[in-house]
Amino acid sequence: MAFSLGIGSNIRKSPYFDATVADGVQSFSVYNHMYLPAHFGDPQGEYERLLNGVAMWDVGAQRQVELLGPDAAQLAQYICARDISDTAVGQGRYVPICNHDGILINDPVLLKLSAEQFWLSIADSDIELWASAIAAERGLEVRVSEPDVSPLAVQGPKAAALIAQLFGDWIHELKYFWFRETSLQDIPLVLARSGWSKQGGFELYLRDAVYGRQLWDLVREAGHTYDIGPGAPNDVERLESGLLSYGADARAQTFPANPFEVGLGKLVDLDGPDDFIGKQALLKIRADGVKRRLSGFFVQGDPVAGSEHPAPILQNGVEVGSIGEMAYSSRLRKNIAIGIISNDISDFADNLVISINNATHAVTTTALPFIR
Ligand code: THG
Repeated sequence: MAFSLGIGSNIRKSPYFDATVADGVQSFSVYNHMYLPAHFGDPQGEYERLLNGVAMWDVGAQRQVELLGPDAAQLAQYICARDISDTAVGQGRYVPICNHDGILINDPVLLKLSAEQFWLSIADSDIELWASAIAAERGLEVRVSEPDVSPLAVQGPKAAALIAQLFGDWIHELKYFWFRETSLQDIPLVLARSGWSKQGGFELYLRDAVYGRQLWDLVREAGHTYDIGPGAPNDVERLESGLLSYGADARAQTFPANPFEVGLGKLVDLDGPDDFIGKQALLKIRADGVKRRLSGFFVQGDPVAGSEHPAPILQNGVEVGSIGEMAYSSRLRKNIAIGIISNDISDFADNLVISINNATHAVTTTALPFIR
């Protein structure tokens, strides 16, 4: 490219920033107004490490929104389109957040630290503004703020062995999305079994940014025996596994979708007693019938490098959907993509095309995930 991207002090650095630079980060994107490492110069090696060994990555940009106070649970339930009433202290939940029109505006992981303390570990949109405005407008007794908390992901089939070596064998008992408040050589942490890959792993929520470099180096050194290496949220693996990427697959302001249209319908509880933002709209959407669905796609042709999204999907010149993100999967030896398509188009329909960089590619729909 003939230009560089100038980024100023309005983009925040994560506490792991210096460590990732020292480890040779080659590319950043911007997520939640923060630098997010994209790769370290060896995308295929980083992908293989995630699939076969263990990778670590800086997800400080998965920023936390803390709800603290007597009405924290009430606020959490009112903004989440999922019944969270039976969530235990120490349990995490994947929760869709909708606006009043039933449009998805974020899909965070909710962590219940106590009856009066919750974190929303957010995807790429400004939920602190949203939650604090709602709390104030409703006169709730809850403080909404961003705590000094920065997740570090450790993912891959060897992640559990490494995390057990660092924290002890109790980590094997942690169930998916559950967490424990703990420490590592006096570095305060929340350790969770979670992460944005289907290869298994953990997230270390660092609770004091001062220790960013130290925590990175501790994990890096302990991981030597497992051939750990730095990586990033891996788009190829997430496409194969069918994980949702809010911002790539849907975004309220630019390509809005409701939770039913992005595969999160099973998480939305419309029949319970609790009111939540978007419930009335979602009831109507359900009654009227959902018109689109999240789908996988194979994109014919040579390996694609990706494209600006969303890319419209055409059938006989008529737009019937759009692809959010695509990549070449070396495991499937195909270009794969995730997008949203009209329910008028049947599964395995094959007379569809997209246009990338002025070239037309045939696409076929396929069920998600690509790889289980
Ligand atoms: N971890 C943490 N925070 C995050 C993410 C994360 N914030 C941003 C982003 N990722 C939020 N989005 C997701 C999307 C999918 C999942 C987690 C967070 C996920 N989904 C599983 C699936 O779809 O198969 C499990 C869903 C379920 O069982 O409910 O893990 O990764 N801290």
